[in-house]
Amino acid sequence: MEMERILVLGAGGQIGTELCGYLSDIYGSENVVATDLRPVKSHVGPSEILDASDFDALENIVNTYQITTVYHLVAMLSATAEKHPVKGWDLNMDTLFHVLNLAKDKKIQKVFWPSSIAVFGPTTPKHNTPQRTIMEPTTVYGISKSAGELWCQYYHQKYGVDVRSIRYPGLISWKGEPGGGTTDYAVEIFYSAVKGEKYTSFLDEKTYLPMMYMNDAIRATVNLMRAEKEKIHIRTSYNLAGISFSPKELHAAIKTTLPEFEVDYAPDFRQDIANSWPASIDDSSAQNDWDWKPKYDLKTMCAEMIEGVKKKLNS
Ligand code: AKB
Repeated sequence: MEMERILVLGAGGQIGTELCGYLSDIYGSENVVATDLRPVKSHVGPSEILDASDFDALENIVNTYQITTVYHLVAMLSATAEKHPVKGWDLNMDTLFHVLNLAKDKKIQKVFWPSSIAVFGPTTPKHNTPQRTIMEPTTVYGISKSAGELWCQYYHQKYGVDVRSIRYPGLISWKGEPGGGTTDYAVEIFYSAVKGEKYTSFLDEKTYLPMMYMNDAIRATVNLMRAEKEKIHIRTSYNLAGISFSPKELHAAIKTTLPEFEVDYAPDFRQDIANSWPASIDDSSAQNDWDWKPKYDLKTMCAEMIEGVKKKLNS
């Protein structure tokens, strides 16, 4: 077993719920400390209540558990941050600076910080969006992620901080639920389908977005963090591609298992956000630098989601 002492911030969220278990299998659950604003019941190892915007409380946990690595998963996502722009900016930036400063002062050795496809904007090439391209995000969340990427690179170049990052597409999972994102429809839809209810999509039927099943996202995250330092050539954030589809295509894919399932469309303010984002992503840098390859396609993702949501609703 490798010796790392890991702190997961935002461990009760959509990613953290699954990441803690995956990390526990590699490093031992006693070496994974799960923190969030509320108790993290899904984790069998140590768990603490922590507001990551409180630097002293964060530093105290880092010292107490002799943390070497932080996975910083705290963020206000795109849809919520549009409603609370200042709060969104403050939370997303303050917590990042806290963690980067702990790494700069050598209190921790390694940081994972998630970026997002939200760093791109309406002027970005929409299809097969390259790693390096025009980035003029039009959402608060996108602006915070874009600035955060540059700060990560700055701390790496100036202070040697080993910070690594992925631009996550929309993440699809059943163990943990998303909250406040524009891509959340692709999770909600499965709950309606399994319950036998009609689903009203808040994005129109033709909105293509880059998405990924959580198992792939977790594997990518941990592979990036375990890759040799010399392989990491990008210190802003890596593009990562999984599956691109529209609500209409997702509906059709679910109907192959649940043929009665109905969807209608009532686009709201999230449509504008989705329209500003890419439809598909070129992740050749991640493939070349640290051998990234997704395993799930639309069919295998739908099969696992339907089974997973059924299991969750019946438990
Ligand atoms: C969101 O929709 O805000 C997130 C994201 C793409 O980063 N899922």
